[in-house]
Amino acid sequence: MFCFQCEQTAGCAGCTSAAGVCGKKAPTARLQDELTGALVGLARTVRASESGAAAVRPATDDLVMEGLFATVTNVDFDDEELRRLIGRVHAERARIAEAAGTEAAPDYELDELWNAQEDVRSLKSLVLFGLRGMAAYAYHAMALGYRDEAVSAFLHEGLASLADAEAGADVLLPLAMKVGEVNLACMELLDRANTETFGTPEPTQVARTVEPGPFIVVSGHDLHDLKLLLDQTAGRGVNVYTHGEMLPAHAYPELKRYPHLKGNLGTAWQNQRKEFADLPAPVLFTTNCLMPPAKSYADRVFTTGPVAYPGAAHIGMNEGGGKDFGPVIERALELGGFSEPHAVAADEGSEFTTGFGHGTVLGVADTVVDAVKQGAISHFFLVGGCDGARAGRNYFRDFVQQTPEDSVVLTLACGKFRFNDLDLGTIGGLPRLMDMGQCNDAYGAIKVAVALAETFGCGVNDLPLTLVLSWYEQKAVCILLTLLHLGIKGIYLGPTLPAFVSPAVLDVLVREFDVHPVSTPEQDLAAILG
Ligand code: FSO
Ligand code: SF4
Repeated sequence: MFCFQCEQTAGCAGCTSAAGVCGKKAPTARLQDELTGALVGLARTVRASESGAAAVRPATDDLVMEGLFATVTNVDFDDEELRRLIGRVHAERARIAEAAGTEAAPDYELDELWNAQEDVRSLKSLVLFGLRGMAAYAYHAMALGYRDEAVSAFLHEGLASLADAEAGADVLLPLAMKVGEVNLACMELLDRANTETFGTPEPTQVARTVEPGPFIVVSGHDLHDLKLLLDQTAGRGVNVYTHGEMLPAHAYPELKRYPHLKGNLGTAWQNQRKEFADLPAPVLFTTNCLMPPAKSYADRVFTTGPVAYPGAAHIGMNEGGGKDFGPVIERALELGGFSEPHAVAADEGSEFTTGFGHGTVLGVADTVVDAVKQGAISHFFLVGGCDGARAGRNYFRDFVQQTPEDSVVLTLACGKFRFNDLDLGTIGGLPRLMDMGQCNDAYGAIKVAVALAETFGCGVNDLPLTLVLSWYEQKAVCILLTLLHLGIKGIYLGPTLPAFVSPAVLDVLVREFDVHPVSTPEQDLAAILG
């Protein structure tokens, strides 16, 4: 196998043995390559048969989102499910070719990409991984009934370009930036889908103690799945607790009104094997990051949407487009939950605060602007992104702890669990540490930065704002490309640089975008504030 798409890749170079560091086995990796190659074939067929494809577009688009999402790190470990997806992609390709009276384009061989000239491989990887991340966001929006034709069309366009053997850096670098541009529209779409469906997030305290009685833990990013689960558990005597990236769900008015959405259990994804080991409750994974379940809880794991693991019960979509979470609820009742209040994390009794989305932050923009003008706020940091298992990730906690007292720290995504237990106090009546939401809510951070720049009559790069980002998987890749597309300079990136960034591509990132690999919190803070 060959896979180097995530931050924990073996030796910071590539997973090449019988299994990847994430637990993905070689045959699964090969099937994911095959699925990607089939999606490229489908995309080229769509490109060659534009008029015929128009009639079948939404179904094709949804399948492409689903297929790409299945290849994101820690999503689909199930060979059977991957084979089914490949079959569906082939059938869709044949359907389109037939409707348009054209030839179906063949599958693309991913080995061509992995063995391409170093910089071509690097840039095509950036494009492919960015598309995978973007497809995940498009999928969440689609689940709520929101689609953007330009976003869907670009998924095809980008995939089709991977088979272009002649494309060099002159084509591929702008294409990677285009991924960033389209991903901005995609995150905007998801933001609209989330806020129009569930309301504007509001600052919310989230309990971290599990109450006695049956409960379900829900992980991942899909708010639509959470809403369905809350509806189906209502009145059943089963409470619901979030884990990892689902924490910000507590801030949405239409979700927090469910009295049995009780709190948050545990922390970020890489701690799941420890945090789920002894729970008298089932765990529902709506998206990444799923780790191969340990024996102690494998029979309590349920997956849904694009997530799949061999042997784990999967809740699929029924005929009417709904989902029946009955088996998860039955399991929760069977297991019964704790008999006493229980805290999974060490800092028992404390709460998390979330819900500082762009709606809330911009709602107090005047206060923020005044605080800057009066010198009460000297600097803004956005410290966010994905968490992961590497020891170097303590950097982010140390960094936040050392930020000056007159600075504000915005955060988002699961990387926040490195430090969201810290009490950094307040500044001008606002908390110094504000959780803006999930990784896709990077859109909100961008909105806030642009609005601040407008108020101060300067560019985003002229603001006293520094982005310190942790990355792990492919959603972080598309977000990084969006930030670069917007011309945002001076980003600090860690804990290590992507293995798929070649020295020449890194040179471009450093020269044109002033991207810094993180060093030590002391050194980086001195450089930023100096
Ligand atoms: Fe984290 Fe996983 Fe949200 Fe990622 S749970 S690592 S960037 O999937 O998507 O932040
Ligand atoms: Fe390795 Fe990451 Fe690929 Fe898993 S997703 S095989 S850990 S590079």
